[in-house]
Amino acid sequence: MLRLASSLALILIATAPSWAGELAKPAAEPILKVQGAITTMNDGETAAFDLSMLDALPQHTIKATTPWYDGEHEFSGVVIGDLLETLGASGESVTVTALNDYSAEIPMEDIKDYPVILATRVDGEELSVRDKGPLFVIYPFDEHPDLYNEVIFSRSVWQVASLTVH
Ligand SMILES: Nc1nc2c(c(=O)[nH]1)N[C@H]1C(S)=C(S)[C@@H](COP(=O)(O)O)O[C@H]1N2
Ligand SMILES: [Mo]
Repeated sequence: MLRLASSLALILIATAPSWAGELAKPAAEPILKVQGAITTMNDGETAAFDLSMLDALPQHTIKATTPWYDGEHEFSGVVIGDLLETLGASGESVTVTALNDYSAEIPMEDIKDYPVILATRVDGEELSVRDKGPLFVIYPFDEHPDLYNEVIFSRSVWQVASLTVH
């Protein structure tokens, strides 16, 4: 019995990092860097993700009509709130910065109130940089028509490269 208990203890010690919030390093080219008020990193002060790491997180689909595409489309990707929870993030807002250095501030309220996603795909197809990829902030415009306004459009950053939590 003592032996069983000590081998169990060893197993727990050996597997500890996987539940202590360790983040593997990206195997492919990172497409997203998260920094600021986070507790889980994999590259200095940064948490870097390649596409397959983002795909490994819970996925969410938003069917929505947006100013950027004709008609209704299915956007899928990672819920920003889930991503931030994985990283032990805390703060008042998230600065979202794009490849072209455009940036916008998303209040943490939005992330708590709505399943805002970092879309990796539209209608099942990967978003190319040419088509506002690799990551596009999408709000659930159809379920919440009140979101369909200029303020939220300005937070709908496309070609997202990084998030800073503060
Ligand atoms: N990467 C990136 N995302 C961006 C912007 C930008 O300039 N670059 N402009 C924002 C603003 S202020 C608005 S109103 C909408 C405008 O999108 P549109 O120019 O395609 O109409 O996108 C938002 N997302
Ligand atoms: Mo705008």
